[in-house]
Amino acid sequence: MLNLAIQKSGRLNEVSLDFIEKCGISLPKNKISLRAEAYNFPLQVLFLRDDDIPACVFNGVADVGIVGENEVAEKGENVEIIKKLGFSKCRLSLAVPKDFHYENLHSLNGVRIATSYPHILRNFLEKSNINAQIYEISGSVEIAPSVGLAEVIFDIVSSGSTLMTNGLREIKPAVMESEAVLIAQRNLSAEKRNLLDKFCFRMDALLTAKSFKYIMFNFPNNNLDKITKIIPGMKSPTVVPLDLEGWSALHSVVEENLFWTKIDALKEAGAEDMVILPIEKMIK
Ligand code: PRT
Ligand code: ZN
Repeated sequence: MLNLAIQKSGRLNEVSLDFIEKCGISLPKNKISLRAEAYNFPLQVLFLRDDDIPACVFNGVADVGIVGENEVAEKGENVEIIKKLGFSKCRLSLAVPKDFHYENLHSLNGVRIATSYPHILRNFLEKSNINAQIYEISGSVEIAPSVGLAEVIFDIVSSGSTLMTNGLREIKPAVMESEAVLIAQRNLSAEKRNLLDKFCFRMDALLTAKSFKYIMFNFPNNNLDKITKIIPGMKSPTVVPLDLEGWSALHSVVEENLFWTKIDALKEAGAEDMVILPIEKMIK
């Protein structure tokens, strides 16, 4: 049995549960329980505070965990980052009040910086040769300047609207980019490694599928060569004749980013009636 720690409640809870479910693993829907055993995969989910997940994975209470990279970096536990999961993206940034005279990082010498991430901040300040005082608080960091606790803050930013509402300006570039990651204990038994590999195989099918799209469109037969050069497909595209003489439909799987760079060329080559669909799982 593989023990997986996820956040009990908060921003990572639902997205982690959703991710597990999309891997084809069903859990009981009981919200009160602190652990849940999957029906159709040897997996037990433990519900913890996100701050506790890196240590619990390090000391073996859980074998693996889903947590923000920011939390892994802050706690500094010696765990293995298995893969980035593509959700809960955010950044850790310094921010100053709008009227703060900021020229460069050296403007931060001598100020007080409020944060819930003192370890990451300390490393950054040392590396940048800045001598500032770190004021650790566990929440509501963005109000610290207005209540006189600190001049500057260091916190998680996503859309930036919290900073804006509190009259703060983000200092770019961010100190750290973060997203949810799967972490693992370094000394898993062979049996647990094997289960982890199976779990990762499902995750990869999901993560790969996210960046690809299934596309279909109609085109005149005499442009087939042109079109297949533009859209190569996984092996080669599927071409099906239409009832309308001289026309065919092409089905293929393409990387979404690539698709947008090719759309004009496809139209020029006579592509019409395009349909673009999301893919749920993809195994290459
Ligand atoms: O109770 P527990 O300790 O488990 O949870 P928590 O309160 O410590 O964490 P939680 O649930 O708030 O966040 C969990 C994880 O979600 C974080 O560690 C990040 O990895 C990730 N994440 C992604 C975020 C955000 N986006 C985010 N926007 N965590 C927090 N925020 C907050 C931020 O602190 C700030 O107050 O949202 C505000 C900024 O958002 P914008 O959109 O206004 O910029
Ligand atoms: Zn937390």
